[in-house]
Amino acid sequence: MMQAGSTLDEFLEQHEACDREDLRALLADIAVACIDLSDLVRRGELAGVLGAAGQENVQGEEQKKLDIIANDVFIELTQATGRVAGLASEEMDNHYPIPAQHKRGRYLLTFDPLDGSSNIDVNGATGTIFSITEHAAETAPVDDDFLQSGRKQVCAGYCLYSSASMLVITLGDGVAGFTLDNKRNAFVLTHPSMSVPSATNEFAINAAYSEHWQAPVKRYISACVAGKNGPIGKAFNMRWAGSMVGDIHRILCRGGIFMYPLDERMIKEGKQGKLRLLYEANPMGMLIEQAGGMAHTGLVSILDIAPDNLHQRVPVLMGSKEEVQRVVEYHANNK
Ligand code: AHM
Ligand code: MG
Repeated sequence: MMQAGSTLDEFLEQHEACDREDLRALLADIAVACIDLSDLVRRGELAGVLGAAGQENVQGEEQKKLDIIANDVFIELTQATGRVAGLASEEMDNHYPIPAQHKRGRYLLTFDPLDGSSNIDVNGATGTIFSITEHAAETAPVDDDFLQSGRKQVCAGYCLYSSASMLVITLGDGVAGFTLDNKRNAFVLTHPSMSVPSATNEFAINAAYSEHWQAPVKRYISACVAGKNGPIGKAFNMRWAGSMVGDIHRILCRGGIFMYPLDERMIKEGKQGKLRLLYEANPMGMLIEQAGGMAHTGLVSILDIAPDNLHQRVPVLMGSKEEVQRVVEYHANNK
């Protein structure tokens, strides 16, 4: 394990799981994009980045200015490097092909440019989530090439924009966290081995939707709030950051369970969840599993899902093993 204090570049140079020059370079490009975004987020109104963009994305969600700016920053900093074969994001209807004048690389970069959009205007925690897979063919990728299961990710990570900005990554052999040192403009290793404790007494769910929850989730949250005298036999605490990056970061620091389940309202609308498999659930699922936690829909392991479309949504339960396992059992008993 590397010593705290190394820069991201030094870490990648010495990291066995990152022996490819083009992967190291792509991660360095991503880091630069995250530093640019961190700067814009910090300057907020001063940078003119707050507020709505006045248009919707392919999923019918209102886009914020920063959603679009963040998407553009990622495209600008990666498309001409010869390291990516194509990009896909929550904010684009289809994948973004690398323009013909640029060389294509071997990686597919899939990302949620600005997670927690509703927090932008209130100076709350936001983030960027990314996933890297390989494109084996010489030909330019099509949308279907991005539909790879989470197990095929070669790297996943996020950058949290909060009181400090932190880049957290996995290359398939554990999870490392880097804090942005604004004085050096570099990410510095501060959390060499992040791990999720298997036991927890903290849950994260948007409880405003409880009337729509299905029976297993209702039963589980009732058991949590029943505290010491309830069926789980311990008192719980609740947190909800409004940003998956904020919630998952807390869980990687001190444990917990994060839930964005399927509910009856979504079923009526023909949706299979809120969070997106390729941009949110898969990368966060890889990080959580690599830190010793568990990532599930209630019925299947998130990383085992074979995606069927770019913007596919899935129910998400992830975090400390004991609690995720408990909710999965409640689903198996279906009550
Ligand atoms: P976004 O990517 O459009 O910001 O949406 C995803 C976010 C997650 O970060 C967060 O956990 C969730 O949506 C919050 O949803 P809600 O407003 O329903 O609580
Ligand atoms: Mg998101």
